[in-house]
Amino acid sequence: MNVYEGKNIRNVGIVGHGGSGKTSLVSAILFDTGATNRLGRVDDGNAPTDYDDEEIERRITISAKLAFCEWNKNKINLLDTPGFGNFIQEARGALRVADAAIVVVDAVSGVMVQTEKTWAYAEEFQLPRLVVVNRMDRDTASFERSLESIQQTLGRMCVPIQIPLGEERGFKGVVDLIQMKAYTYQPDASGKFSEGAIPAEAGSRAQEYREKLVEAVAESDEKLMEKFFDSGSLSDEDMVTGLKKQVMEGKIYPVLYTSAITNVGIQPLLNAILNLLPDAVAHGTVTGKDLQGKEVQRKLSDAEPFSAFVFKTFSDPFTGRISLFRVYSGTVTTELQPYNATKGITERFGSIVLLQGKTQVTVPRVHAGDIASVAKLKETQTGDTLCDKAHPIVYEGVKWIEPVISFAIEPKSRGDEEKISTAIHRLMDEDLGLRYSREPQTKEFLISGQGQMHVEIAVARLKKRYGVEVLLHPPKVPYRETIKGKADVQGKHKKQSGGHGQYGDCKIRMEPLPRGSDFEFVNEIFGGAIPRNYIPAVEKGILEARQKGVLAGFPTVDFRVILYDGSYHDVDSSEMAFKIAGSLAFKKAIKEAKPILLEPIMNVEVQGPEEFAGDLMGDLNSRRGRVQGMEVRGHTTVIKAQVPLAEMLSYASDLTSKTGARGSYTMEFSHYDEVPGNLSEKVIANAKAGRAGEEEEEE
Ligand SMILES: Nc1nc2c(ncn2[C@@H]2O[C@H](COP(=O)(O)OP(=O)(O)OP(=O)(O)O)[C@@H](O)[C@H]2O)c(=O)[nH]1
Ligand SMILES: [Mg+2]
Repeated sequence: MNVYEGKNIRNVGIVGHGGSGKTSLVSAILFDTGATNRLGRVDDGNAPTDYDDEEIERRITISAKLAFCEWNKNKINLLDTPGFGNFIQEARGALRVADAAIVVVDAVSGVMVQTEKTWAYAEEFQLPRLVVVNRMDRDTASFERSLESIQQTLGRMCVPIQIPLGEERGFKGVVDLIQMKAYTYQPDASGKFSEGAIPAEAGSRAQEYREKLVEAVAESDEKLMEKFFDSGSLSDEDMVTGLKKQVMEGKIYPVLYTSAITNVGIQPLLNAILNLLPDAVAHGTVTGKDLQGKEVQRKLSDAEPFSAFVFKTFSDPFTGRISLFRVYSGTVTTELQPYNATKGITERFGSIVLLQGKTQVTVPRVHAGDIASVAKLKETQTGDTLCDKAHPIVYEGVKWIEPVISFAIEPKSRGDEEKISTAIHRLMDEDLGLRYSREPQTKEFLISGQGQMHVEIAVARLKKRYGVEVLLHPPKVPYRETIKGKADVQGKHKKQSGGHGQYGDCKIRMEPLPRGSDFEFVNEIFGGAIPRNYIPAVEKGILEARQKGVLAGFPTVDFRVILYDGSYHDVDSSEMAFKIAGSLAFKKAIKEAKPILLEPIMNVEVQGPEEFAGDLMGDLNSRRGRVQGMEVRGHTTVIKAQVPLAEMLSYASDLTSKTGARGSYTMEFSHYDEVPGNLSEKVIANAKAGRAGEEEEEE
């Protein structure tokens, strides 16, 4: 394996909607460049970048993968990313370290929800882009319709630099509009092609789109514009340099055409990557912070002190932890003892490894700009910066992703709770969207993720990788109780049994407080009706009693208790007796003060293709949701609503089936609100039934 310098490396992130053929494209690229000796197929479970058990089983990419190829004395690092909504953040993570994006669009369905999302990520990192229209060989694939969809949603500066030769089953090659040459492929998926003159049937369309391309290049550059007006065209040289400059500046996004399955159009795509996209050091510098938090710049150069960003971690019970990093400055060798500037610890490097999917290729060193991996770093996690200890720098980390769905998780065999926790924490190492927590109120353990499939995959991995079997249930809704009215009661605890008696007596008033105020205790005892040392006992009795509300056993919140009178007994009074008196007073007062149930209301944001807007609104309404706004972004409708959590437990799977997996949503807690009367009875009955069951079990 050759070692490449940054100026001969391209780092491209391959992104786009699920099923557009990203993994298949990578597979074809690897085959056509001789990196692999067979054309791996997703459907056969042997695509180099879909190697994980769950990926093979489900035929989708779940986490970002690295592969690379050598082409015309350069190295191209390919980051294959998922397009399925649950895992789309992986695409963002990959683009974070890429220098350019290849946005793959399905020739049949055009731009879709996740295409736009990944386009926005590329925008966020200001990456130059190529748009690749793949699956040109499929029935109803269309050059014109896909281009219209692309230009409408992604912008008019998406300009074809090729036209396809044939469509659907007849797709056999492309016409390069810069050289005005045809690439015609053999129909055997070998990737072999011949270069030649443009066939007559494609001539006029090639001319038409060549002119559009020339205009687009001239339009975004004043000098070229002048030349264009003078001569009515541009020289080939001006075309190439002008196009390259404008691609780099994000003014033009070239559109190309491929079929990954019939292996057509790959080499012209590779040429475009080399000729039009920036090399790994073209950006010149990168900005980070020093240990004092001051901004510092590093040159993207071998001559600078070492620095690298860890953008991905894989962990597996056999090989342990593998950290993928992008080198920004310096040269990496095994002698290096990198300093983790994020965590303030020194790590040790074993062999430096390039990843070809799961295949590892050991290299003696890597240069600034390259992407590589190392095994068994002790404490380094995704988002950390590794650098030369004498020249510390920290690059901006990565965000944890807020989960949108939770399930209660319990081990199949009792006593496996420890094992679950350890195993889930391992999974979280490589998966920033997964969470594990204990709901303090319902006491359930929760596993939370980006969608139902995400959580199911985590569960499958728990079993396969760590041998822990679990059950998933929808989580319990953390209801609360409160009061609407006021009360004034006495709580008296008096017992005369044998020797020592018990005596505690308190009078309290109870009143509601605004939502979110929880609990307040006011002592208004003057003149020693209750001795001072017993007053905290009364409060303690109430605090304990409020944990199990009188309606359905949920915690009682948002009320004030005023202790204003009571009595005591010189011998029989004790802290315990006053605690019991407090708790009796609480229970009595609540019943008098019109208790009600509260439920959590969530802020929900749903996205889906615009044709589903009506359905999605109707569905939210039927879930007692209050729609607060609707907005159209491209072909995507975004609806904001407040919906009770109780109605959202099955939303993830309902949304998937309603929209054919094209919808997605996020959800976060907003506030507590009263449960409507008719439902309240149901909740109370269920809670009581549930508790009766529990008690029976315990007996
Ligand atoms: N006919 C045809 N089928 C294709 C082409 N590219 C991919 N496919 C098929 O489309 C399906 C999805 O392909 P993938 O390569 O897994 O797509 P992806 O974009 O990686 O999907 P995710 O990883 O889930 O985002 C598979 O069944 C492929 O065989 C193509 O050019 N032509
Ligand atoms: Mg894939």
